[in-house]
Amino acid sequence: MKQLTVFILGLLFLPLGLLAQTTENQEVADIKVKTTAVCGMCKGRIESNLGTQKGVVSAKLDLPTNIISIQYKTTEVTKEVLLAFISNMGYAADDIPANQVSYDKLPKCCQINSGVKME
Ligand SMILES: [Cu+2]
Repeated sequence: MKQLTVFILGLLFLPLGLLAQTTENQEVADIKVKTTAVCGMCKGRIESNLGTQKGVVSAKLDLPTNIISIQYKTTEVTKEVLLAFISNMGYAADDIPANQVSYDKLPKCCQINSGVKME
């Protein structure tokens, strides 16, 4: 019976140990992505959607420069996935154009810059 108790306790603490280990091994990368947001609605949409993406630690869009600063865990997500994610929201991400279908679904006021190449 005592062995069983030890075994069960071990099972309970094992996940905690694994969790602590993965947190230690996680490298956080910081990237800046040029996008095509127009207004505060775009900013809210991009930031909150990115926040739902696995591995994203923080996402902040600077509207005047249209640059999204993203911190993400390199063990959970890649830059390529993040760029595709932004494109699938209807916004360009660096040299990846906005996904046309998503772009067409954006409110009209948010479509001014998206998909248009800016100098
Ligand atoms: Cu907008």
